[in-house]
Amino acid sequence: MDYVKRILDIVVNQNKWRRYECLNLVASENVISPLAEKVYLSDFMSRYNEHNAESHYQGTKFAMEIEYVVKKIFEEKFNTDKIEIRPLSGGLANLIVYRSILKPGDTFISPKLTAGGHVSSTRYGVAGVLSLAEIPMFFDSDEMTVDVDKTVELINNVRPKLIMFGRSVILFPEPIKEIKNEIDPKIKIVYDAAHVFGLIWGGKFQDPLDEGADIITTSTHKTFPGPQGGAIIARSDIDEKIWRKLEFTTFPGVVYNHHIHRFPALGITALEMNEFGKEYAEQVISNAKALAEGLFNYGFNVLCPHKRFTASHQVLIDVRELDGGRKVATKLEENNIIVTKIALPWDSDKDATGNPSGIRIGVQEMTRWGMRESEMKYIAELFHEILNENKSVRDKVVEFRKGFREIRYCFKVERYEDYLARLFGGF
Ligand code: DSN
Repeated sequence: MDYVKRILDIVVNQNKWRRYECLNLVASENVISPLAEKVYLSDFMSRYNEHNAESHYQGTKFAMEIEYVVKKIFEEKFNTDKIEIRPLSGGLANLIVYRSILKPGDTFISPKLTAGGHVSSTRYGVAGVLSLAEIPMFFDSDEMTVDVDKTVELINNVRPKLIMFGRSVILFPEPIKEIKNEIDPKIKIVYDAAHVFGLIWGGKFQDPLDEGADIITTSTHKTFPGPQGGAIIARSDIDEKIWRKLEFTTFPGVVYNHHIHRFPALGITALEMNEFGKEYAEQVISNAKALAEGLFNYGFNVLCPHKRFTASHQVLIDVRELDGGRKVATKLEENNIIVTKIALPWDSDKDATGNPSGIRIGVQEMTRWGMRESEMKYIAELFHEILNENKSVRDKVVEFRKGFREIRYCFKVERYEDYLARLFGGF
C-alpha cells in the first residue's frame, strides 16, 4: 500500500467534497479567506514561543511581534488590553477561565446540555474534569431563552462565584443585563461567544462586555471565520489578580505550544472582519431567517416561528416526526448537505449523543460563499425533496455549488502577490 499516495488522495478528496461539492451548514464551522489561508502555512508552524512577559526561547522576535500585533487588533476592537489568544480552542479557553476563578468543588451556574449548553460547561466536559458542580440555568423552551426570573432567584439562593452563558445552541441574545442588574455585582459573568463571535464583531448581535459580562471566551472559527483556535477577552477593569491568574493558567498551566502559525491568519481575519464584518453579519442573520421561513413553509417544525425563528446564524428544526436528528442528518449527508444533529430542551442528556430530537443548521459558511436569501429558499426546497419526498438530490447539490466557489467578505489575494511570493520562497 502506497500510504503517501493514499494520504494525498484523502486530502484531495476532502477538499473537493467538503469545499466545492457540499452545502456546509454546520453551525460551528466556516471557511477561512484565501489570504488568511495563504499566511496560515509558514515557518511559524514549526516553532515554539513559551512565554510570560518574556519568551523562554530564542529566535522568537517575530513570534512575539505577531502575537503582539494580533492582540493589538483585538484590543482596539474590544477597547480592553485584557486579551489572551493562546488557548487552542474555545473549550480550552473555558477551562482556563474556570480554573482561574473557581476551585474544585465550587458551584457555578450554566445552561443545561439539552438547553443548548456547550459540553465544556457541563459535568461531561471541562467543568467535570475540574470537579466543579454545575447547576443548570432555568430555560424557557418556548422562547428558547433563559428564564430570567427563575434564574435570578436561583443565583441569589446559590450565590455562586461565577455564572456562565455557555451555549452552542443560540438563537437569541442572552439576558446578561437583566440578570446582572439583579445579582451580587461580585459574581463574575462569563459569556461563551464561540458561536456568535463573528456576529458580535460585525455589531449585529449583543455586545456582552457592554451589557455586563466580565469575560468573553470564544473560538475563532465559527461565525468569526478565522483559523481554528480560542481566545479570552476580559473587561479592562477586571481584577488584576484574576487576569494574572488567567495568564498563568494559560502558560505554564495548560498551553505550551500555542500553535503560533494561527496568528497571521487570525490577524488577517480580524482585519477583514473590521472591513466587511457588518455586511457579512447582516447577511448571515438575514439568510438564517430566510432559510427558517422557507423550511417552515414546507411544513418543517422550525423552532420559534413567533420570534421570526432566529436572531443568529442558527436554525433549529424538531425532526422527531422524521425519525430524529441522527437519521435526518445522515440522510442529508447522503445528499451532500452537512448539518449536525442536536438535543432540544425536551431531550435527555443521553439523547444528545444518540438520536436527539433536532438538527441544527448554520448558514454562515454558505453566506461566505456568496449565497443570499434566494439561495436559502432553494436550500429549503432541497430539504423538502430529501426529507418529505424521499428524493435523491446529490447531483443537484453538486451542480448548485458550482455557482458559489468564491469566498466573499475578504481581501483580494492579488493585492498581496509580491508579499506572497516572498512568503513562498522568493527571497
Ligand atoms: N462542538 C462544537 C459545536 O458544534 O457547537 C463546539 O465545540
